[in-house]
Amino acid sequence: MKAQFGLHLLELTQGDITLQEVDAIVNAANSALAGGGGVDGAIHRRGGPSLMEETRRRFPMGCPTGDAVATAAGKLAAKWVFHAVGPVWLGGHRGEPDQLQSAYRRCLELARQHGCHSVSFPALSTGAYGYPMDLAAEHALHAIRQFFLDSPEAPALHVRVVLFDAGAYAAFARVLETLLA
Ligand code: AR6
Repeated sequence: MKAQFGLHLLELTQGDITLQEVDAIVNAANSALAGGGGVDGAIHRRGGPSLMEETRRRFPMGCPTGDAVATAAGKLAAKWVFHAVGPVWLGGHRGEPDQLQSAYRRCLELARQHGCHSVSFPALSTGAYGYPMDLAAEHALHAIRQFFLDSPEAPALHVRVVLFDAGAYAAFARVLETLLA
């Protein structure tokens, strides 16, 4: 499913984030940037040890929740990996929506700063961090759309959200339909 916002394109697809041929892929990291399972494990496995070497060297203090840092992408097809730290879901009243939106926005700012034309996101926080998929879809797509509306100028950005399974895809598609209605 695709939606155009001025110059910018938002696409939803089902698949594996590590296989995306885009300028940057987003990692669902933790604030220690210590590696882990899920997307994080898959990105480090496929990207090789240079990713962890670079995060340890350049970001020894890690990265706060709601923020993101960029490294080169090692053996991945992308040029960059943006290591984004989404919130752990604690019921929704501890600032999780703002933190999740901030994590998306920071990655989009990094995409701009690094001259990216295309960036792929996983559904941040919806695995080990327990964020309910429907709410994550709402907050993620709201953040992306707001970034597009706030930066209508060129260069055009192609944002692809890569959902791992059909349920996640359906949740994001439902929200995107309501945004377009
Ligand atoms: N491609 C796309 N999506 C994927 C893939 C993949 N290869 N693998 C899993 N997903 P998670 P989080 C989906 O747990 O919730 C790690 O240990 C998955 O189905 O990767 O932000 C980190 O080190 C889910 O919908 O990230 C952190 O400690 C979504 O990606 C912590 O987990 C995110 O799941 C971060 O947890």
